[in-house]
Amino acid sequence: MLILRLHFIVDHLGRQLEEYVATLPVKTKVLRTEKRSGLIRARLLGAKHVTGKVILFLDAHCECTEGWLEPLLSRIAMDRRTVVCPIIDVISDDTFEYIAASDMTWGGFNWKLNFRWYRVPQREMERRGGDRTSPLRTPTMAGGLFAIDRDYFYELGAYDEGMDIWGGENLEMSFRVWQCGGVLEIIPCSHVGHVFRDKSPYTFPGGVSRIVLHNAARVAEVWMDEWRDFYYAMNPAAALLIIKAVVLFANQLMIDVWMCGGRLEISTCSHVGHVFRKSTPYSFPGGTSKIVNHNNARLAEVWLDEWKEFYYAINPG
Ligand SMILES: [Mn+2]
Repeated sequence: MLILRLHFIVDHLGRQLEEYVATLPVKTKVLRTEKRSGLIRARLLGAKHVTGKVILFLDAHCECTEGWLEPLLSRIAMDRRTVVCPIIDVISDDTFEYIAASDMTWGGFNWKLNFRWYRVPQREMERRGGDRTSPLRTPTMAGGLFAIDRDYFYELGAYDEGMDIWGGENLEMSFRVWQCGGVLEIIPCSHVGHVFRDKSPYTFPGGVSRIVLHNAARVAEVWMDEWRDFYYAMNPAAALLIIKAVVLFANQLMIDVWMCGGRLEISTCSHVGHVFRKSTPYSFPGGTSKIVNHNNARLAEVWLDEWKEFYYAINPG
């Protein structure tokens, strides 16, 4: 038996929100981040409080249709490594009219690493034996509406906590699922309405493009191997803005120890001799400075917060 709890995370409604959710027939909990943390970190907070077997993420501006939930849960029950999305119907942001979406589109992306809907290709129709009710394997998901086995979510490594505010996390999770042995599906028997807005309602401290490029560059660096070069070719600003490197499994030493609550000391009673050499005995494929800069940039990105700007100012390469 699967137990599901839904959690909302909202910024600025204050008391009113608590009062409203207390009137709902389904037991609902409000969690607050202390400061604005962005969509990814807010979701991680929600996920941490899930006590059921399945985490189901839904944007606030969604409306579920009858029978939306069972087809999602039954797929996960069959194989816990299946991550599932409903068909996302359109709710007009103008009139709130409900418009059923096509079951003939799936998720893709362009080289700016924007999520895009594309027509389901013939090969996927053939794989499904022409049955339009059977689960559709989709390369990527829109991100606002999906269900995942809770333990599997953490086995995959959850979200990349280094992403800010909004954007890129849907492709990141899609690539994560496919590259870590999971399957990402759209379940045509499950429909949920979503208000698609013309313009983003969010503010982006430091500028939209800075944040979106930052997040997308993390996706490219972590998941795309040499294909990331297409992203940088199409988005030279991203290449400048950030990084020859990011994140997930960085192996720092000293800063790591201090920042994670440890201490690093020199013990004055202990002496060990060490041969210091005039030049390094190692070879650096691709060039010394390329590799050293790469490693140092990771250090700066992961541990130095806004101080990383000093590093980039002094090391423009
Ligand atoms: Mn949304």
